[in-house]
Amino acid sequence: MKIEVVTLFPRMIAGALEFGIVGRAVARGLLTVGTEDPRAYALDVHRTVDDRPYGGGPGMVMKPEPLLAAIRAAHARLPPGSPRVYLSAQGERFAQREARELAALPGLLLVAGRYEGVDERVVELGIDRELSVGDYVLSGGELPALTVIDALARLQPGALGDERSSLEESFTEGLLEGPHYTRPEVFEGRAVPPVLLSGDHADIRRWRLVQAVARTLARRPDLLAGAELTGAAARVLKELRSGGAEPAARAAGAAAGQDRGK
Ligand code: 4FN
Repeated sequence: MKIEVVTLFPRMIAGALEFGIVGRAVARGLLTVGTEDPRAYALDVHRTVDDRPYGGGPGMVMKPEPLLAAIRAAHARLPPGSPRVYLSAQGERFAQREARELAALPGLLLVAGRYEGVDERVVELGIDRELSVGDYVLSGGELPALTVIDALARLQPGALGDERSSLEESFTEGLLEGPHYTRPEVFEGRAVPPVLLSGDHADIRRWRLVQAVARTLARRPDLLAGAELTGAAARVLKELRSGGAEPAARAAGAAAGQDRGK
């Protein structure tokens, strides 16, 4: 897959792509990421990329000519039909569904805004789709662009090496994760749940599934509404919802963080 990012801070993108799973995907050639800086298309002596908003008010707006020129130059390096996405607080929410959809494409253009945003005519003329990573005020679209790139990189075939994504392909797909533990067996007086030391792998699977479903129910019930649960997960959910069962209640309590105190 080929991704181009239009940004006033290309080194923010390049720097973040050196590390971890994304870095490895790039090194293996599973993903290539290029950047285009609108400042290269600012032709005045001051290389101006922003201007004052019509109608007045505070802040500046990205001016249209250099931005649209950068979008067109970057888009020309991508496979025909690659969508041009503006990362924007006004966009539809980027979630794992959108990640899967975009990861399957051969090319993608991402536009990161700065200042108060971009001249609306650039959105009309040069953007196919607006996506938002969440509801908070940011100073630029670069971190959202990197969020999208990270999510897509791990979905490229071969990106995870052997370790098949435990989140994407297992019976806990679409659920939050339960708790993880590693050595030592007792840490500051807190023991690892005994079932994990039991060696009974069917028991361990069941316990992990209950933890994942209970935690999702307690913390993010909205995820269960859209989830396509496996049969086992659906049964656990039904039990937890019908409530009362002591193991289920304890699992849900722990999942809700009710046992975090001393
Ligand atoms: N943000 C809101 C409402 C209005 C504006 C903002 C905001 C960066 C260029 C856009 C923000 C959030 C998620 C891009 C926020 C995202 C951005 C994103 C983003 C500078 C103009 C700006 C949501 C709080 C009601 C600044 C909220 N996903 N404007 O942050 O680019 O992709």
